[in-house]
Amino acid sequence: MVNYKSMPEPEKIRHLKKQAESAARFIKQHKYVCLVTHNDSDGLTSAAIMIQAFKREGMTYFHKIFPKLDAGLVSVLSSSFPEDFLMVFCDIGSGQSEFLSVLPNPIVILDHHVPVGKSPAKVVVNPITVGLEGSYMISGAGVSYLTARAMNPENADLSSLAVAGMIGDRQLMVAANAEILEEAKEIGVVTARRGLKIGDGNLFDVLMRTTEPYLDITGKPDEISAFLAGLNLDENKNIHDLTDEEMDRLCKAVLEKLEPLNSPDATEAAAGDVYYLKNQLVENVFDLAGILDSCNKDEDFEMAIALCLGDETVVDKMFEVYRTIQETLVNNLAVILPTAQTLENVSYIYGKDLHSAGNISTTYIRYVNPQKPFVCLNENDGVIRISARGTRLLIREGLDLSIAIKQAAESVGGSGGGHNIASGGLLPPGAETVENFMTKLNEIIGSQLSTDSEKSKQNGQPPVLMSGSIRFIDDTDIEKAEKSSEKLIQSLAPDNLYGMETAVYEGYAEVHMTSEKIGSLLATADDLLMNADGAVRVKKASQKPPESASSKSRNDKE
Ligand SMILES: [Mn+2]
Repeated sequence: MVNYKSMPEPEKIRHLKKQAESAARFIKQHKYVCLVTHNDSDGLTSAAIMIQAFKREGMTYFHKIFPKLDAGLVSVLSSSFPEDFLMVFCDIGSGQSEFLSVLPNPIVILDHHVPVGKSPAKVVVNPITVGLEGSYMISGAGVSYLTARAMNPENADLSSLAVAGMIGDRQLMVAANAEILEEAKEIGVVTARRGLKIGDGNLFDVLMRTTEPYLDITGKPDEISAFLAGLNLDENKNIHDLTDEEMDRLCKAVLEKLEPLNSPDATEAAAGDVYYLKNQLVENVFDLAGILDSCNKDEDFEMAIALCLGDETVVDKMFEVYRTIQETLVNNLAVILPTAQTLENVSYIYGKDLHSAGNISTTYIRYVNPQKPFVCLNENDGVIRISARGTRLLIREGLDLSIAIKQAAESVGGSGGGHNIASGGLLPPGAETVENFMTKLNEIIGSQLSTDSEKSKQNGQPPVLMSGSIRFIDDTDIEKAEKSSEKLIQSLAPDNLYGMETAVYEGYAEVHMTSEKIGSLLATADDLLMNADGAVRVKKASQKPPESASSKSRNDKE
C-alpha cells in the first residue's frame, strides 16, 4: 500500500494524473458512451469538457444530467443503454457505489467527492484517493480535464472550462487547480486581472443585482448612483472596460465598505483575480459560473451545455435567465435579512417557504454579521430544513457546526450533520421546536467557542505563548525575489492553521507562528517546511526547458 498521507503534494498530483491516464486509455477503447454529470456549474463544465473529448475521438455519446444519483435513476440508466456502453460519471458517483453496483456496464468515475463503499468502477479518478483535498484542491471539472488532457494533448484548450468549474465550486487556486490554471494561462486560453470578483456589464446594473459581494447599496438604485458618482465613475461604463486605475478605485471603495465586518471570507470573496476565458462565449469566469449555476430546468441545462460548446444563439437567453435569478435573490434578501434574530452565540432566521435558504445563510454570515455562526430555518412541506454556516475564524476558535447541529437537532427529535463550517438538518415543524432547538444550539456553540486560553484566564493563569518565524529569501535578484517568495508563501497560505500568519515584505516573505504548546509549534514548522519544499519542486519542474520549440511562450511568461 502506498502511504499518500506523507507524500509531498506534487507527488500526489502525479499519482492523480496516473489515474487520469488509465481512465483515458480505458475510455478510448470504447466507441459508445453514456455520460452522467452533476447539475451544478462544476458538473456542467465537466460535461462540456468530456463531450468535446469524446467528439474529438469520434465517439458516440449520450448525456444525462442529475442533481443526485439514487437507485431509481440508476435502474433507468440500466434499462436505457446496452451492457457494452461505457458509463462515465463526472462530479457525481463517488458516494453512490451501492446504487452503481447494479449496472452491468463498464464504469469510469471522474469525481472529487468523498468515496463511500467499494466502487464498481473499472477506473476511478479522485483526488481524495491520493491524499489531495477534494473540497478545494481540484474540482470535478479539473478531474475531467486531466482525463481529457490524457486522452489527447490537444484537449489542453479545455482548461478554461476547468477553471470555470473551480470557481463555480468556490475552490482555491492551489495544488492541482494551480497547475491547471498555469497551463491555461500558458496556452493563452485564460488571462487574469486583479479587481472586483464580479461579472461584466454596465456598472450600475451589476451592482444592482450582484450578491457577491452583498453591500449596503446592493439593490438600491439611488445609493448605487451616489456611490459611483462619489468615485467619479461613469455608471454606464462596462466593468470590462474600466482602466486599471478605475478598477483600483472601485475595488478600494468596496473593500472599505466591507472593512467594518472584519471578515477575511468577505474580503477574499470580493476582490482578487478575475479570470477571462478567452475561448469561451462568456469570457468573465464569474458570469459563466453564475449562468451555469442559475440553471434549474431541463431546457436551461441543454442551453448551458450548448453555451460551453460554443453555440452563440443561446448567449442572450442564458444571460436573461441568470439576471432574473439574481434580481429575485436580491429582492428576497432585502425582505428576509432584516428578520434575523441574534442570541448570545448564534444568529438565525426562521421563515416559511423561503427561497434559496443556502444563499441567505452565505450572504448573512459573510456580509451582515460574520462574528457569530448563522442558521437559516426554513419551514416547508411539514418539515423545517436547517442551513447553518460558520467562518474559518470561528472554526479556529473551536466551532464545529456538524456536531452542534446534530446534537441540538436530535434534542428536539430532528437530525443533522455535515461539515464543521457548513451543515444542515431537519426538524419537526413549529415555532416551539425552533425555540427549543435554538436554545440548545446556543448553549452547545457557547461551550465550543469558550477557548482554552479563556478557560485558563478564568483560573487566573495567563496562557504562555511561544512563537517563531520562518523567512523565505531569494537572494538572486531583488526584483524577482519579492515575487518568488511572495508566490511561494501565497501558495502555502491556504494551509495556514490557527496561530499562523503570512506576511510579505520587500525582498522576502515570512510565516509567523504562535502556539501555547512547543509540540504543536514544532509540528507546524515541520509541516510548513515540507509543503514549501514540495512547492519549490513543482516550480522547478515546471521551469525545465521543453525539449523543442516554444521558447517564445517561455519568454512571454518570464
Ligand atoms: Mn463539484
